[in-house]
Amino acid sequence: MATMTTQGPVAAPVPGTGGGLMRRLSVVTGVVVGVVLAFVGWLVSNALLPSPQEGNHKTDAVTLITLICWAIGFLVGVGAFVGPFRWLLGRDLSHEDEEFLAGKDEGVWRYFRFTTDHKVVGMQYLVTTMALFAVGGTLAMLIRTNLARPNSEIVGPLAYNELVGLHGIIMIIATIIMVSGPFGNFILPIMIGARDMAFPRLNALSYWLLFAAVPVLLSAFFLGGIPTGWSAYAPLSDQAPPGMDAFLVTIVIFGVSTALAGANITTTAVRMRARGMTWNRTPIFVFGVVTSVALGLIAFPMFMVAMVGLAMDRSLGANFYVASGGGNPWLYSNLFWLMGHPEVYVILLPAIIALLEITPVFTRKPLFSFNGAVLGIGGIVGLSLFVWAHHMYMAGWAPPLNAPFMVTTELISIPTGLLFLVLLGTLWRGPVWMRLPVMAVYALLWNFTIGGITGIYLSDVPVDQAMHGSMFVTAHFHYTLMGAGLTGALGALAYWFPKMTGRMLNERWGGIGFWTAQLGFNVTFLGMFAVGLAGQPRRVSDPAAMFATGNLVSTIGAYVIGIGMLIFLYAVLHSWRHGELAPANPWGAKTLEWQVPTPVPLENFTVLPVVTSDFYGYSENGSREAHPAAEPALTPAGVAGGGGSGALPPETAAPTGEGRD
Ligand code: HEM
Ligand SMILES: [Cu+2]
Repeated sequence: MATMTTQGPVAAPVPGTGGGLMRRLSVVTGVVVGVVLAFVGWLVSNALLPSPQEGNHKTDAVTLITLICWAIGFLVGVGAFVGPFRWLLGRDLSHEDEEFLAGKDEGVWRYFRFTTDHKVVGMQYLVTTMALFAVGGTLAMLIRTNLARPNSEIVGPLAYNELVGLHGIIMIIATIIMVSGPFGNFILPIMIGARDMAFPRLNALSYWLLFAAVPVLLSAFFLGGIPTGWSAYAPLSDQAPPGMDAFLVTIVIFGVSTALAGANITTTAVRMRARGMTWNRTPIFVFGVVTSVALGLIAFPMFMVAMVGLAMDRSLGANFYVASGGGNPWLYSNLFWLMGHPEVYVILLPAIIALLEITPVFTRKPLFSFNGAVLGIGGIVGLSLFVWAHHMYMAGWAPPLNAPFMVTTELISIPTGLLFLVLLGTLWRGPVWMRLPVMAVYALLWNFTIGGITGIYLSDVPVDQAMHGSMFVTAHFHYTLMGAGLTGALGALAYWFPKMTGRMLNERWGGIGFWTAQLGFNVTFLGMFAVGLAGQPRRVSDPAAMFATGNLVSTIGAYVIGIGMLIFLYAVLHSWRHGELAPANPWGAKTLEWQVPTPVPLENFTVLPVVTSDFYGYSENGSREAHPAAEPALTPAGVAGGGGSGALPPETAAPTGEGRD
């Protein structure tokens, strides 16, 4: 379509010349090649593998091969291997090819390609996260609907457990990526004054791996589901239907994806910070994301290894976890929880720390003890690796270790409390500029207090003896993962929305949706605490009639969450298209991502910034700085927010393009 440009008579921007074959590749070719290769894999493995001698090993092997073929085919088709292949042939990508890869002048198609620009990858993660929450949330509504009344039998016991398991894993994946994916990719490189990630192609690969994993996971619906719940405990998972194969392939692909993302983000933050950005001048959000992904780098391979063992048990007749063959199910539980507990902090750290980043902006005060926050983060990361067996108190694996694990678990409340104190100290005596992003802080403080304190109870061995496997546990971890984690992520979305979309989020509808969901959330899970305390077990489709009232309350709450989230979603989607245009720095914040224009240009900075102070100097002269709302007008990028940011352009301008890798 012809549009007027300032470049003269030429109707549309001249497309670059690079790209070659890559111009023809996109998610469409990815799906086509993936499906074809999966079909070939299915045909060949069916024909060549010996027919099953005992059990259904063949079905599992065929399923595994088919799904792996899909993933490889998809990556080939989307163009993930063009770069390495060209390199092998000795015809490395040209500068024009790299520009094409970065999405230059490609319009909306860059979101559907193997695009390396970190901002594109961030948006891809954002949309994917929202889609995952939509599916996982729908499953949650089904679960709650089934539990609304005794004997409702909307779904049977087996289908119920499949719902619970898929809801669990979809939500876990969504919460793992919900902050580090969208904001770790879009915002973090700009925040540290870099032009892109350290390894842009690996960045695109980590996203498209995740994308390839999603249909694999959803295929579990049609392969008998995961009736074991998302924890896939052996030996139950050894006996589960082929849905379990889909589950384990998902975990392995997702594990590779997070490993690439983790290595990439860590390298970027360690090596590519702007000149002058020493660690104590690095925005706290960077600490949150980096420690989270670095912790994931340690934790997730445990899960991958556990899943490879499971795959071998299921398809090759190995006996990692099968006691009758000399294996040991405790091996599985240990590997699972060596991942599982650190993973809680992989989810929570970036979400909470995003709010630590936001609070100073809305109180116009420095962070209350930056060093305290860093210490808290460090303490959590360190301790989180030594608490896993609190999930195994009742397993009988190592009773003498119960007490030490109880101690480490209770110790972790100290660094967590430190983060709490920093948040509270920053809010202390306001006045707080009450905008949507900072409201998430209040919601988080309330929810996380409940989630944290019930966690201390559960870490206590005698209490856990009674509460283990009950809805009390379910309510506890929803208070942490959803009440703290998702709440923090929503705050982050409200905060960075103007930079990412160029438009302001409608705070009226956003706020109504947010608080409705918070209210519903507390009703749902307080109800669940009640039935849990009274003894209702988790993963049971038809709980006894004595729990009816609590369950009804919980289900009503769940519908309120659903309504709230739909309103919030409406605010997001509507603002994205029609919202008020955002100035470059609507909050008057000092970090670097707000000092570049919106929309952020390719490669972010024409001149790389030099940092001369930290980014929280809001009230250096003793007097509190005014909120930007109180100022007459916002100046565009560069000087908004009064007192200036901690970054100055260097006296000698670096030549454009320098620093690009
Ligand atoms: C960020 C949001 C959420 C996360 C991370 C999350 C995570 C999980 C996980 C890991 C499980 C355990 C699955 C298993 O036992 O295998 C679970 C179960 C469950 N979730 Fe969620 N969930 C979220 C949101 C919700 C919402 C909004 C609701 C209610 C509307 C909900 C209701 C339930 C219920 C009822 C169960 C299972 C109860 C049972 O064991 O029978 N969840 N969730
Ligand atoms: Cu734990």
